[in-house]
Parts: sequence; C-alpha cells; structure tokens
Amino acid sequence: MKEKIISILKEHKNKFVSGEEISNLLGVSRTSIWKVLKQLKASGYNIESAPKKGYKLLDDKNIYSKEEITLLLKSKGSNVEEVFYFDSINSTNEYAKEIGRNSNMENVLVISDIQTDGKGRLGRKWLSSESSGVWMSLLLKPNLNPTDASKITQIASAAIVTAIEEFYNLNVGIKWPNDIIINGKKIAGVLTEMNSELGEINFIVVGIGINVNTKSFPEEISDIASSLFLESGLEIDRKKIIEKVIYYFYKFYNEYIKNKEFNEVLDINKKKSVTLNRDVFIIRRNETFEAYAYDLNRDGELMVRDKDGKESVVFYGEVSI
Ligand code: BT5
Repeated sequence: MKEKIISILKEHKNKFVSGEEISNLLGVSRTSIWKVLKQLKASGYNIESAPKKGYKLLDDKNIYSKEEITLLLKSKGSNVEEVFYFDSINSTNEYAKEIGRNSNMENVLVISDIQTDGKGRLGRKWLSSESSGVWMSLLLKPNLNPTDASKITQIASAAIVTAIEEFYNLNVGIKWPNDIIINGKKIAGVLTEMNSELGEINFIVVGIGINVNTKSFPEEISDIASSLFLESGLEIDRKKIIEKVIYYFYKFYNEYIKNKEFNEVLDINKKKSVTLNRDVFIIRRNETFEAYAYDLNRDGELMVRDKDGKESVVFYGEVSI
C-alpha cells in the first residue's frame, strides 16, 4: 500500500491529489490512506497536506527505503523480483544466504542502510557502519557449473565500474578480481559466495559494497579506503548508484547466462585492470610468489609469468600490487 500511495503522489508530483481520489484509486478507506501518509511523513517524505486540496509530494530525494528502491527497480524493468530493505542488519550477504537456503526465491535484492558486521573475503571485515554507502546483495540461482562462479564477481566489478563512470568523471580501476580502486584507494568491493553440490550451484550471493558519500574512514582503513565523494567532491543520491549498478549487472549477467557471452565483461575487466602488465605478488595459504601478470584468459582468470618464464593461471588467492 505504501508503495502504491508513493506512486500516485509521484505521478502527481508538485500537484495536490485529494484523499478521496487516492482512496478511489486504491479501493481503501480514507482513514487507512491517512494513516499511511502519516507513516510516510514520519519516514522522511516531504508531503504537504492542505484542507480540501489533499496531499502533495514536494521532494523525495535521498529517501532510502524499501518502497523507493522497489519502485526504482520496477520502473526500470530490472530482473529483481523482491527487495528486502533494512535500516540496519549484520550483513546483507548473510541474510541473502539465509533466503537462499530456505526458499526457492531468486533475483532477490537485500539492502541495508548500515551493516553491523559487514563481511569481506577470507573472514575479513567490510566496514559499513555509516549510512553513506551502498551495501547490497543479490541472490541468484544460475544454471552454471560451480567453476564458473568467479565470473559473477567479474560481472559485478564490470557493472560497478560502468555505473560509476556514468555519474563521475573519475578513472576507475579494477584490482583483480574484486577490488574497485580510484587513485590507488579502494572505493568498492565484491564478495561472491556460493552454495553448491555435485557440480551444481544451489545459489550464489553476490555482495556489493560501495563507499558513496562517505566523508571519513576509521583509522584502520583510512590509508587504503576512499569514497566517490572524497574522490570527486560530488554528493549523490545513493539510489541512483543502486539503479545503475543493478541495471548493468543484469545486462552483463543475462548476456552470460542466456547467450554464454562474456566478452564485454572480460574487455572491461582487462581495460580497467590495475593488476595487468606489472609484477604482482600472488599470496596463497602456504606461499607467496612474485610474477608478471600479463593477461586475463577467456574465463577471466589471471595469467602470470614467473621469474623463470614459467606461465601459470591464477584462479584464486590474493594478489597484491
Ligand atoms: C571485499 O573483501 O572487498 C568484499 C566487500 C564486500 C562488501 C559487501 S557490502 C554488502 C555485502 N554484505 C557483506 O557482508 N559484504 C558484502 P576483501 O577483498 O577481503 O577486502 C576486505 C578489506 O577491505 C578489509 O580487510 C579492509 O582492509 C578493506 N575495507 C574494509 N572496509 C572497507 C571499506 N568500507 N572501504 C574500503 N576498504 C575497506
């Protein structure tokens, strides 16, 4: 109901629409409409009400809510079927995995204004306690081989870079495979987690964290982290970033799932790479070795050449530049 009332107010933007009209359009009593409007005002919507005239939506910028995000994604015809929104949650990836384990739902977006226990890879932390970033996870159930799951990370990285470059005049790089870098600092990261068995994927959760309007970082990461605001001086409604990232994610994802076409994503990952054409350190559980990273192969894996000229492919592990 909230969503429907917001849509009606948006259709009549800057014009009054009477309680009676809304009530006729939705087939519910004027009292229920009044109650919902009261809730909307309380959650930050700037709605003017005037006796005899009705209600007018003045400004809906910067409102971060389930209704706004659902409307935005629906109007753009994205594949997202359901949005779960939280003001605060431990980790959107954890919640999406929970849905994945307990339901048949897919193409679900879990989003939270803040995270109290955001996750990075290998048990690391993703700091997301400020409501200035985009912290979201998509639950997917692709018919893929588990060995192809790493491509989902690259699809997400390509989507983030493409989306950011639409809004900001910034040079965005990808540190293979999941770090998004501007001026040497990390502004976004991707965490892809998979639940699979016997060569089949049950579900994949791709978590995306983007520092959008963040003004400062805790000391532990202040040297390595930055935000789109700090790099550009531009403050932006986070919903715009969500819309574009989701749009490009599904554009690339559908191309890959339906047509097995991965070239555009690969091209972006290569073109934007800050890892290629240089010496890098490959860090694995028991060893660290230095090698020259010279290309990504067709599957997006990192191809390196060691000091003795021996070439190998890096599927996993940490790469330090
Ligand atoms: C990542 O891991 O970069 C994956 C980040 C994924 C975050 C999203 S937010 C929505 C979803 N829900 C979750 O719980 N997670 C996902 P990794 O490559 O391991 O990088 C982690 C490292 O980045 C940390 O050890 C810090 O050094 C650094 N870091 C932590 N918070 C950061 C931040 N906000 N901005 C930049 N760097 C950060």
